[in-house]
This record gives sequence, C-alpha cells and structure tokens, in this order.
Amino acid sequence: MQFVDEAVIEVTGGHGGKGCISFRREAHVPLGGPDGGDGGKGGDVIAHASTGQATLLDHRYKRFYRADRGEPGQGARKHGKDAPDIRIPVPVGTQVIDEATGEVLFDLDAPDKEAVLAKGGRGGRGNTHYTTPTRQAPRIAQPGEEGEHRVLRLNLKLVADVGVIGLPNAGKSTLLRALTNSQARVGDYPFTTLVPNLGVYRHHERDIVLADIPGLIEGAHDGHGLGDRFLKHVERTRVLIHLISLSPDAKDPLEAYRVVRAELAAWSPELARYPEVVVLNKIDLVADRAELDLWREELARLGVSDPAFISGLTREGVREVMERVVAHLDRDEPPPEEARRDPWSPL
Ligand SMILES: Nc1nc2c(ncn2[C@@H]2O[C@H](COP(=O)(O)OP(=O)(O)OP(=O)(O)O)[C@@H](O)[C@H]2O)c(=O)[nH]1
Ligand SMILES: [Mg+2]
Repeated sequence: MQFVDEAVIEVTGGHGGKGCISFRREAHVPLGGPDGGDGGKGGDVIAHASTGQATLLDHRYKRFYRADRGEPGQGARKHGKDAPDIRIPVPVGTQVIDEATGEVLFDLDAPDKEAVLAKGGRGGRGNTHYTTPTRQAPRIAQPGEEGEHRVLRLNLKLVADVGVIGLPNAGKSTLLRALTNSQARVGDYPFTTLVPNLGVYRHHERDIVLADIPGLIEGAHDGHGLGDRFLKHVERTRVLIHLISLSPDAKDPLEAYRVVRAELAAWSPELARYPEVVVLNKIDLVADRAELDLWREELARLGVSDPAFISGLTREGVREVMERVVAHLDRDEPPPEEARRDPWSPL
C-alpha cells in the first residue's frame, strides 16, 4: 500500500434549510396568521481518528467534502429536518492545518478523537418570527446560512512509543520483524524502507508500538533522502532505538552514530533530547567478541554509556533492548512533544 502522509482537502458544511413562508388556512379565515416553520441545520463535516486508516491515501483522490443542506421549513410551524453530519475517517495522528495560515487547528492524536472541520449553516427562520403589531402577514423568511468552507491540509504524524532510527542498512526493519508482528521488507541494499512501518511489541499484556523509520542520511534534516518527511514521525515517539551496524561493510560505527545524532539535533534540539537506547547490531558478523569492548569504550568517550549489542538476524540480545526501552517509557515522563507544548496554545 502506498503511504501518503499529506493531503489537501476542501470541506463545506451543509447550507441551512430555508425558512418557510406560509399562512394558516382555516375554513372561515381566508388568510390566517403566519405559520411557516424554520429550516433545518446543514450538516457538519467532521474528521474522525480511526484505527482502520493507515494513511491519507483516500483523501488524495477525494478532495472535496460537502455535507447536505438542512430541509426547508414547512407550513403548520413544522421545522425542516437537520441534515446529517458527515464523518471522514483519518488515521490516528493526523493534524489538521489551515492551508492559508499554516496554523495547526486540530491534532487527532488518539483513536476516536473528532474535530468539526466545517460547521453546517443554521436553518433560516420561518415567517412566524416576523409578525409585528403593524405586520400581521409577513411575507418574509430567512434563507438559511451558508455552511463554513475551509481549505485544510492534513498532515499525518505517526504516533508510536518507540522510533527505530539509524543509517540505511543498519538493520532497522530486521529488528522490527524480530520484535513485532511487522512484515516490513528487508533488503541488503540501502533505502529498502521508503515509508515508516509500525509494529506492536507485546510486553506483559501491554502493547508497545514501534515505528521503523526509513534510513537517515547526512543532510536528512534538510530533506536529503526525504529525511524531513521521516524526522517528523520520529517527533511523535517517546524513546529512540538508535541502531548502528557493526558489519565490516558498513560505515565506521562511531561515524554512523555521529551522523544520525547530528541530523536529530539539526532537526530540533528537543528531538536530540529524547531518551535513546544505542544498539550495535549485527554482532553475528563480529568474529572476535573482544572487539565489542573496544566499541563500548569508544562510545563511552562520546558520552554513550552502556550500549546494547545484538543481532537482529539471530535475535541475540533483542529482548534486552526492549527491557531498556520499557524502563525509559516507565519513567513516566510526559511524552516529549507534550512537555514542550505551549500550555496556552489551544492544542
Ligand atoms: N548478519 C546480519 N545481517 C543483518 C542483521 N540485521 C540486518 N541484517 C541485514 O542487513 C541488511 C539490511 O537490513 P534491513 O533490516 O533492511 O535494514 P534497514 O535499516 O531497515 O535498511 P533501510 O530500510 O534501507 O534503511 C539486510 O540484508 C539484512 O538481512 C544482523 O543482525 N546480522
Ligand atoms: Mg528498512
């Protein structure tokens, strides 16, 4: 399936139903008093965060959403029926942004959250409202208000507990497959993963969502290798697994570590402060295990204490990585994104 994480849509609330001009008819009165009912309200257009939606692909092809008109009022003071609201399902993690101003209007970051994107217009008032002492037979009624109209950008930022990051080919997708139900594709070439994959790790009755982020390269924060598209997803995680390959074919591990850290910091200083579990992968390719101690010392010099050593392929050490991750999650800090939100912003 194609992963689409941005779409622009136009939404219009339903027009309010017309108010009615009508007069009572009675046997002996040729023209009775006014009895035109009010029109019904137009439908709202509502976004609904649905776990059944993985991407914004549907909204690429259906750009316009318009709710129905309210029904017109009728004689005998009968109100027109309100039009039904329409609910458009979006993936959990979708932000709704005003296309003109760039302002984030809503953040549908939990299942079943809803947001009214465009309100339906109020129904017009029927002529019963317009009698005055001097005007006993008003021939006026309101037409009903127009529905709101907005052009909105939908921006999907995945929400996961853990982000698996690293250079291309580090073994991120392999690790996701080792830990979760994910069927993420694995390849012996860089950029196998072009869109983030999610997987669920079960830890004693508890579901922990991992996101396998496509490989980051130097300049990612600036858009190289689509890095900016991927880094925004990393923001919505709480703990990072920073994976580094120990394969002899790979970049020097210390250099690999440095490159990815620099990209995180360049993207945002907050992201650079997320808790990180540094994991050296592919130890099955390291013939002399004494070499691992060397890497441990070298990393300590960079301020990385206690990296983990694993093989995503043989699964050696992968459970221990998750124990460390869970310990970070359990420290019960608020998610970093929330922590840095302006308390006065409407979000
Ligand atoms: N020997 C060995 N090979 C591994 C290990 N983990 C991954 N690989 C191999 O490394 C290659 C890249 O693995 P992926 O899991 O696709 O790497 P990735 O980090 O997801 O790569 P991108 O999606 O391109 O960023 C594949 O050929 C894997 O089989 C490991 O622990 N040991
Ligand atoms: Mg991959």
